[in-house]
Amino acid sequence: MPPEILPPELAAAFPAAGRIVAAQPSGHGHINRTFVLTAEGGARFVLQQINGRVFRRIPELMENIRRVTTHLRAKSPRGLELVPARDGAVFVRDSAGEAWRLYRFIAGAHTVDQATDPAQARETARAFGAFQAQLADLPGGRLHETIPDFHHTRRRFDAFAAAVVADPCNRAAAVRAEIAFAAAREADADRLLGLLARGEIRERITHNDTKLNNVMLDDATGRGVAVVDLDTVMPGLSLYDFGDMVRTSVAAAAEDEPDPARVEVRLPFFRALVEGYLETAAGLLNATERAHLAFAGRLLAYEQGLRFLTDYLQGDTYYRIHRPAQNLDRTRAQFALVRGLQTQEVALDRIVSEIHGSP
Ligand code: GN1
Ligand code: MG
Repeated sequence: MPPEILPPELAAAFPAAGRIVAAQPSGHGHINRTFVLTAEGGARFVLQQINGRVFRRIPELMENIRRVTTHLRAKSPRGLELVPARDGAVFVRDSAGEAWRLYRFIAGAHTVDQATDPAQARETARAFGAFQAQLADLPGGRLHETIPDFHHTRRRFDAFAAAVVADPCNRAAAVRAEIAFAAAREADADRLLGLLARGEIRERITHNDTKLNNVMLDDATGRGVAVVDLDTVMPGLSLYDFGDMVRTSVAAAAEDEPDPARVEVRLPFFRALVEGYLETAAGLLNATERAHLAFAGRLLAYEQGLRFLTDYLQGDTYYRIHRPAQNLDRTRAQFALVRGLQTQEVALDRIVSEIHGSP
């Protein structure tokens, strides 16, 4: 099946959407496939195929999303809303066994892949902070872990080390410098896990994929209006969410920028993230969490670099690629960001204390 063609049976799988007259591929995700559907009468919807190789437990994942969207929509009405399939199911399987779900289209809002103005970073952080705060009282017990150990940096490091040893595509020899860079920072992998184990920070419901483009911004006001891409909403650390925002908002270059020299740390964007995040999430965070906001950015860039490098060594089986060495470019860009964040550590910590006062 060519990736951009919608299986015809899908158009009829969600009767509540009415008769579908158009389907357009959409989005830039590395994992799922997304289409915008238009029904007779003009109503629009977002149809997604959930990648079953990455997400092994789709019923549990969709139960999380049903609970989370129901809870959030009671607090902010522009959030994501699932459209039921036949018999009220939250997703359907096509004849090939692939899982699909449908959301109502959020009109009058857009996403940005790269921040061009600190206001975009501020709004994104405000929205993710509000998301965590609004989910703090989610009823019904602990959410399912849709991908176990998703941000467990120790396990991510171990998977990377195993890929170096196995080297199934004979790529390790050509990436010695990147392997050495990763190995030299191994100790960082245990830092937040240590704080968690000692009870100094705690688990919460987090988004776990807080890329800039996972917040929709209002077309007219630029305000963050909805958090999207809820597949990895599960128990996690606030610092993972904040760190992933730093990773995707602070660098002045694309995630797969081939020239690492262009990956520069933009302090005003970091400041905007801290301001936005503390505006909505300050009440959740303890002093240890506040003291690690800058470190979290470096850690998440490091973790993401490890994941890209692991995938490159394993032959590009996880992240969708559009050119041969894209996962290597992605690795190098992440590691350049790690280096930049490390160089700026004092300045970043100073920004946090200026905004919040010393922890
Ligand atoms: C994947 O599919 P997408 O682009 O939203 C990945 C994230 C990575 C991100 C890197 C389930 O997210 O963890 O940070 O790529 N999602 C999963 O761009 O692995
Ligand atoms: Mg995602």
